[in-house]
Amino acid sequence: MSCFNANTIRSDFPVLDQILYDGKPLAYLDNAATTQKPHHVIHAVQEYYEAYNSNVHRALHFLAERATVAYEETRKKVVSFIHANTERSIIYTRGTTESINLVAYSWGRKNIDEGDEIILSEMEHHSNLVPWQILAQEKKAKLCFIPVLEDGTLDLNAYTHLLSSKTKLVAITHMSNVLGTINPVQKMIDQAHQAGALVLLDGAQSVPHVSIDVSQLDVDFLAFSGHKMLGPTGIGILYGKEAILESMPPFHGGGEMIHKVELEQSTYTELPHKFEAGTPNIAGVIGFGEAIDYLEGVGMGAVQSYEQLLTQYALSKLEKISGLTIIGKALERGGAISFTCEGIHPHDLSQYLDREGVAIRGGHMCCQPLVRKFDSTALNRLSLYLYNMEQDIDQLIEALLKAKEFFKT
Ligand code: 7TS
Repeated sequence: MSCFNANTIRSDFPVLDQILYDGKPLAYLDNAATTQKPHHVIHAVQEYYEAYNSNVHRALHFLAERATVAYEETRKKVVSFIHANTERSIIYTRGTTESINLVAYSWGRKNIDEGDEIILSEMEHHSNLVPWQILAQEKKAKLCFIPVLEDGTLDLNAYTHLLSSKTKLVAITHMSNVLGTINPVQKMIDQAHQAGALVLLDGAQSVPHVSIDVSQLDVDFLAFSGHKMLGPTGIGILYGKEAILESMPPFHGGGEMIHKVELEQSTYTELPHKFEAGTPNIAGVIGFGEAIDYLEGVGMGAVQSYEQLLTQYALSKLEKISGLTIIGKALERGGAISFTCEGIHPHDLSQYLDREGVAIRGGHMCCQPLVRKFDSTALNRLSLYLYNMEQDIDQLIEALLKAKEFFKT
């Protein structure tokens, strides 16, 4: 079924080539949590430490020059990957969580006042929920929530009614890490703009899996994480429209983000460095650049089509298992599939599957309100990426059937 050579791709990921308990191969199906890294990324990080480890933007020696060029090269790759206009729009952060916090603290503190409204949805990850709760409590602003319908899609009628002149920001996930739902963000952004609100997209689960064009979307902010798209941990991106970032006060103060410092006050440097205080995750940024090259090499269109086929394959197999309920039935969806298995606690099931070589997630997946909405405290979730193959899903299905026998009372 492959529209590209998944076998070749898989062989680029050393961690996948291992045998676990009782000779079972590893079926890694926890990609929404973090993805594995290809040789290319691992080698780029190693090469930085072995050949040109140095701080960036500070010294004029050979190592520092090389490190700075490589570090800034990744920024150019990000511009092209998400179809931004300028490197000034690309801020390096630690990940999606920090990107959202940056907007909440910097833009939010300046622009949100008492009585203002921020629209979120019921399917948000805690990292696109808690920062807004903190801000709303501080500013006496109101959080409004787009309900999630039974099929795992957003209630877009309700969204239309929530939007008003009080709405200052809409902060929503592009793709749910629990339900797999891909939200119709283009329409939602257009509607928000008509109401005079800005839009922040949580792209943690979408940017790794589908082509993103921030210019076409006309989105104001986009947050995503390198580690969910083959890159190292501790590196993420905040994209922001240049004029908006320009108008925002700094988030962290310190070295690298200043222009002139006096004892009592300072002036700040240009974008994007205004938001990048302190020594950054240089190795992470360089590794992330390689991850982008890798994905571009495969082609995001091919990644998306392949994952679509794999997702349909997984859904069709899971649907046949009695007592298993898939949570989220959106037609527009990605490869994060949550389910419950009658009579087996998700933690017990994850542990059992682990002994069968299958790595999936069991828990609330940092979406407690959403999981509660579906009358649970925990779910199981498999999540796919470009190196997964039908054999991983077959291994999962076989292990699930064994688990059902094992836990039968
Ligand atoms: N937003 C979404 C939609 C996510 O899925 C995650 C991480 C984050 C934000 C936070 O990303 P971070 O890189 O800053 O941690 N999601 C998951 C998950 O589903 N299982 O583990 C982490």
